[in-house]
Amino acid sequence: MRRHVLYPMMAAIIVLILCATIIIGERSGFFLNPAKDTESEPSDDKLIVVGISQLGSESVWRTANTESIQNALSRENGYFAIFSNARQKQDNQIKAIRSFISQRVDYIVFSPCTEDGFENVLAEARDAGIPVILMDRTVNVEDDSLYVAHVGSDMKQEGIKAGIWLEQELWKRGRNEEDINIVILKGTEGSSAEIGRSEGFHEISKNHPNWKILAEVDADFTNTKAKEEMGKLLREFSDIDEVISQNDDMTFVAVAAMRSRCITTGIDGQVIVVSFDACHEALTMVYNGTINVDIECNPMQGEYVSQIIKKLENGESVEKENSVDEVVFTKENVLESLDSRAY
Ligand code: GZL
Repeated sequence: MRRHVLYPMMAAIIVLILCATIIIGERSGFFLNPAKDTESEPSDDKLIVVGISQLGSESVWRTANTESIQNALSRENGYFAIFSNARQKQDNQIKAIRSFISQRVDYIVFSPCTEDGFENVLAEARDAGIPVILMDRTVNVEDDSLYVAHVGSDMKQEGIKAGIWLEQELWKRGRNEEDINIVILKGTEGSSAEIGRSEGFHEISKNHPNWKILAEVDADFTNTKAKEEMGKLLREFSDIDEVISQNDDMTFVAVAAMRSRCITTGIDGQVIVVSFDACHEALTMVYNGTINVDIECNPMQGEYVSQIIKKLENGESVEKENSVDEVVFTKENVLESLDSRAY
């Protein structure tokens, strides 16, 4: 082969080999700049060690809440997080908190499955000098020094919002004097979410003797339990006018159970459906009219928790109660939020 052909070919092959080597090296991190790499990550002894006791993974909402706290308390943000999923068992949460105490973490972040039964373990954490931040749900304790702050929603207000929406809806439909048969799918019995939403709704319903609450059942915020309970309610009552479902996961199965019995729901349906949480899938059902209203409960609480920890690290005071912003979604306002939804 002539040299004026061979040499350019050889040069082209060498260039190709070099390019391939650089690309592979970059992708494998082989060429990482050690100086740059250590600068971006805090050294281990500077990390804030946080024990996170999450109550479970029972709902879409909970998954978003877990992602939010794990993203906020990341190593890049200066944390070493120890995460525990209690699978909705109080004993598991108590064990996890005791484990965090024995590991002498700097902080404990805790979403209590129920309001009662945590005084002793919280006193142990306080006596060990470990600040506890409640995330999402709250605890029912005499001594509020057992936790330094709570980040979450005003659950009772959420229940009141549901009641006020129903008052307005029945008035619009000219049904404010009519007997309205209501069933309520409640969340985990004794949780601050269930207690607050129930109390809030009753605060409004007690003003309407024509609102007949046929049954309130514990469906534990899960679709499994809600399917079982809704089936029982549909077998027992043939004239339900409204379902109040205390989270979207229960709403999904309640709507499906009614549909399977040719009962329509939502704006043009036989049964009015009120849901809580406002996850993306439920908001699409609000948009298409299958669910009448969804009372938002915002799970994106991680950043709020991180800001509280950073303030405490700087010796600053923090608010005891830190509520997250929330909206009541109906067909009229849901579209503007659908695409930007984080969960
Ligand atoms: C509310 C939260 C509830 C959600 C459910 O703050 O505790 O628990 O509404 C979740 O989806 O299971």
